[in-house]
Amino acid sequence: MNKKICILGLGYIGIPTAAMFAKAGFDVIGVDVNKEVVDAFNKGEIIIEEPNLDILIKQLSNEGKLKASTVPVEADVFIVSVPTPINKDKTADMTYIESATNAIVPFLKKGDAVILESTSPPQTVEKIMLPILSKSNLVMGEDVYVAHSPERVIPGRILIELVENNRIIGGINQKSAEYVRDLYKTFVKGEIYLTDATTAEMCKLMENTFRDVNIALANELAKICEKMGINAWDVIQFANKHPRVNLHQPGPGVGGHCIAVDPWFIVEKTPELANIINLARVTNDSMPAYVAEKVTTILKACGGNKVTILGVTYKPDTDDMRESPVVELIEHISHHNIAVSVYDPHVKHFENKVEDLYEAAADSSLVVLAVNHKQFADVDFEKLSKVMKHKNIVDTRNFFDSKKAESFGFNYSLLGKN
Ligand code: SAJ
Repeated sequence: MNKKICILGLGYIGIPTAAMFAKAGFDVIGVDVNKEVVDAFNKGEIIIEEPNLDILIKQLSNEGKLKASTVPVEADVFIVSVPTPINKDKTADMTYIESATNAIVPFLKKGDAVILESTSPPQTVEKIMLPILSKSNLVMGEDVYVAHSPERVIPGRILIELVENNRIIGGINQKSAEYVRDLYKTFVKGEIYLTDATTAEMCKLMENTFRDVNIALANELAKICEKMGINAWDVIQFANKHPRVNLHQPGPGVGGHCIAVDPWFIVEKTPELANIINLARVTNDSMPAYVAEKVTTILKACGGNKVTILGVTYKPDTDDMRESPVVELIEHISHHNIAVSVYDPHVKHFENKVEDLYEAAADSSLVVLAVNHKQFADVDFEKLSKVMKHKNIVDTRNFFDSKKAESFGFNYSLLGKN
């Protein structure tokens, strides 16, 4: 295909999407307001960690199939994949989408397509993008195809899931949806389902809301089980033997730029109706403070004043810190005048980060397993027991071998059990 694609926003989604289209034979230009990102991209380098993505970008860049610029260029297809952050009042910050859409207008011509990839509140395409795009004096849906094609990939598996996952494409009319479907068909192997733009926006938000509500249910279960002296992880394991039950897992909170954010976009639109959705968010947001409370109670009991946190990312086996609940957990603990040391093999820079796990745990009275990174499966409890001042563990992920820890004299406390 000879078409030229301009992708606005070279982040976690823009970069791999650019790579997929370039690999499929399109001429791709990535646009970002950050000059550092653009310069790196033009050298075939990226500043995010995602398996195999760096190799692919280098290769496509060497072949001259990928370029970057700080301003848009004339193209046949414009893809908006800029952030939709959340404001302090939990409403969506639409400024990036607005400015990216405005930046496209001078380059639009008959026959072009504009695609929103970013996860956005319902009606973003209809009520925010269309009025801006119409300033071009072209007729949207006739002269220019417009659609929402939300990504559904999970960090850590982006390159696989971009190809294999099913996709929903919501057009402002059938013609737009079909045109955009044909573009994505060049690399998507999953099914592609067509609908209208606002339905596609709501689908994307509800997928993440479904997960958030289920995680909240698991976190509530953890609190209830602790109160009643039951092991929540046993309840989850056995209840999930039912063919139609899939209880999720408790933890120190929900992070990432998706699940902890997207449900608020629904609450913003219909606050009087989104009761369960709102409560799920509040429940999951309560977890860092809940775990901090456990930490302070244990330290008070043993008279210690140092805690070691294992893992600060928002989920295992990644360097991604976006909205990590562990950062909030550390803040809560620090407010109690407790010293905190951190060990995370994936993260390069973090306050009080120590390069060695056992050095981080030296003189500590409690180790909190906050993220279940693979590396933590090999913790040497004997070595750990020798460097610590008091032998306490809080496992928020049901990840450590409790029997093994206890055999080395640890007081092992599991979130959702005691
Ligand atoms: N978590 C729990 N308990 C669980 C599952 C997850 O506490 O049982 C926590 C994790 O520790 C993490 C957070 O939830 O802090 C979110 O992690 P995740 O792995 O569930 O999801 P994300 O945020 O990395 O990616 C999600 C995915 N959405 C769904 O699975 C419905 C992905 O497919 C989306 O593309 C992505 O959001 C996005 O971009 O919207």
